[in-house]
Amino acid sequence: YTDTDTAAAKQAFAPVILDRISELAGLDETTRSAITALAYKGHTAVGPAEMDLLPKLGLIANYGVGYDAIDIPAATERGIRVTNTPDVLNDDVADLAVGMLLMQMREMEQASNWARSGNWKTRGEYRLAHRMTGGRAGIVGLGRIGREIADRLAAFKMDIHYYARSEKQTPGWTFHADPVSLAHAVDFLVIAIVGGPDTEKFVSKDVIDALGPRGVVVNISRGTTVDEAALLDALEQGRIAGAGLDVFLGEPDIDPCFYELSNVVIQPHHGSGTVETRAAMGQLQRDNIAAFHAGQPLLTAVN
Ligand code: 8YV
Repeated sequence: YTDTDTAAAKQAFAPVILDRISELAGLDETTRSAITALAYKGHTAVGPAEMDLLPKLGLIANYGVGYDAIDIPAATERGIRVTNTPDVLNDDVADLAVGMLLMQMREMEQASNWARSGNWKTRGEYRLAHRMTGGRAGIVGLGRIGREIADRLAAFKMDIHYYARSEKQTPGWTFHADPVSLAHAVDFLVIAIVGGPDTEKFVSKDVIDALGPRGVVVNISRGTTVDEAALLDALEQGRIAGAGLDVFLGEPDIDPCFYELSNVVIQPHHGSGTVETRAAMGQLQRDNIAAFHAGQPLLTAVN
């Protein structure tokens, strides 16, 4: 959290501030029994064990749209409500997705290093990169963030294809009921589906192979949504051209093989990481907690 978030939380509530969820177990029983709401930021699991440490817990207010770390059925079973922070982060996450694709296609990181290292002066112009505008884009998951990404890519004169559970009212965009068919049809595959057990390795080896040697994968959802071993193999063997990744399995302790690959743009899971968006996420999280304590309807309820 930012210092502003912590100060605002202290003003509105009487928070017990912990660095990690595992520290709950170290709290004395009186403190644990006084906790009614958990403002959660992070991606480590919050399951039955954590919930049962807090007998009066009535709300888990997640700082983030994706709540795959929280065991929703376990919360519901215990009468614990869960909220998230949708919408306020759509633009920033979509911006980062497009930015990573542009960085990858135009080799902006390598070109920047070329100039910074003095190569431009001593060895001449940087090599030619590839065009992004006018390519064919495939969005995996046309939810709120996916749609923002598609709108941006449409402005880059791209043909928009998408996979979703059902066809959407998006004239001119092509629906695919199957991700392999989507990958066959496009150059760029942008993953914007929710994480969690239902979408594990949804972007499978077959999907990656269908993209082909000029294809680029962009992931701003969760590391779990891709078969990461298959993605690494494809990148290492040049079976796809590159990737732009904001999310990884086991992050921040990511597979070091990624560091060796010059055809991958790596970002440290900061799609929503702007001062403006994080302030809005913090505010929405606190508003949900305040509504819960006031017995009012939750603003953005998950269960
Ligand atoms: C994180 C995110 O929540 O909204 C999401 O689902 O992944 C991010 O916004 C944020 O990085 C805090 O951990």
